[in-house]
Amino acid sequence: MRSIRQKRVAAIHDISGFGRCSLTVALPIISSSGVETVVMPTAVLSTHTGGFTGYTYRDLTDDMRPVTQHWKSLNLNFDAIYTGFLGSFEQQDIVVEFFENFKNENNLVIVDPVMADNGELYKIFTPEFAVGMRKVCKKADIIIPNLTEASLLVGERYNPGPYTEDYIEDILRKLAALGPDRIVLTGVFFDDVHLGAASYINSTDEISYAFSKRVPGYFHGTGDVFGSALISALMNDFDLHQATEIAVRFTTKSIQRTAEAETDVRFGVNFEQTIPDFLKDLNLV
Ligand code: PXL
Repeated sequence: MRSIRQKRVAAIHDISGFGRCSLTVALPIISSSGVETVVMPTAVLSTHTGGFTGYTYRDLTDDMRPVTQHWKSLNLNFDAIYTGFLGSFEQQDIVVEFFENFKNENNLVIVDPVMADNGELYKIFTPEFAVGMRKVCKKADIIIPNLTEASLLVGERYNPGPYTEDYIEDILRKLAALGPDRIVLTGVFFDDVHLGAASYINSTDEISYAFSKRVPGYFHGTGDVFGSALISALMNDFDLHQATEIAVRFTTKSIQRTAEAETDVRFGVNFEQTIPDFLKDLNLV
């Protein structure tokens, strides 16, 4: 029997109105898995910043401390805190304060250090931002970087792959040395046919891999689809390695559907129509 008490996650990301990513992905996915999803928007944009020009950007930094204090005054508890896109150094400090306010021995702080992909920082970020992200990751129980973000976090030159197990395991151990016990590293591949993620638990030194067939091309917002699916699975009592497999399957199926439809890759992936399969994978239906 699943417990009667419903789990609750706080998701701290931007809202990009168009171009599925961040909160427009996290909220529907995590909610669909039966988990209450509380949101703190870090900014409101007309679109995400990847490949669009002329987007609006309303920064919400000044609201983040008052929101934290209000939730504190309500004695809210979270089973997980999930952070993604942060727009500034100050927002990095504010989420660390948020963790200090809401972290307890039973919940999980999960940080996606959103800042780069394909060997490049997103245009709006500087290398110093990457250094600041280390202190956010230090406070996390689980971090979910892609390989570009991982190389920035450990201060190594980006390696475009294919990778070897030795290389991946060395990076995982270096990431754990920053503080978090558990790492889920995305964008891992040892050959041209498969693509997936590695999950690592430092305290038990366990490493596991989850792969599926690579769909050629670059698809926007997939890191957020992956992270949201991972958290949904963890909140539904799957272990880290199982949750990684579920998240790889969900992300790949969503990408496949998008590739088949030949949708503009900036629009994000069709995760919506993958939700029924996802709920079966989670044993919820
Ligand atoms: O999916 C990552 C992401 C989230 N939010 C915004 C972004 C990006 C990536 O470019 O621009 C605003």
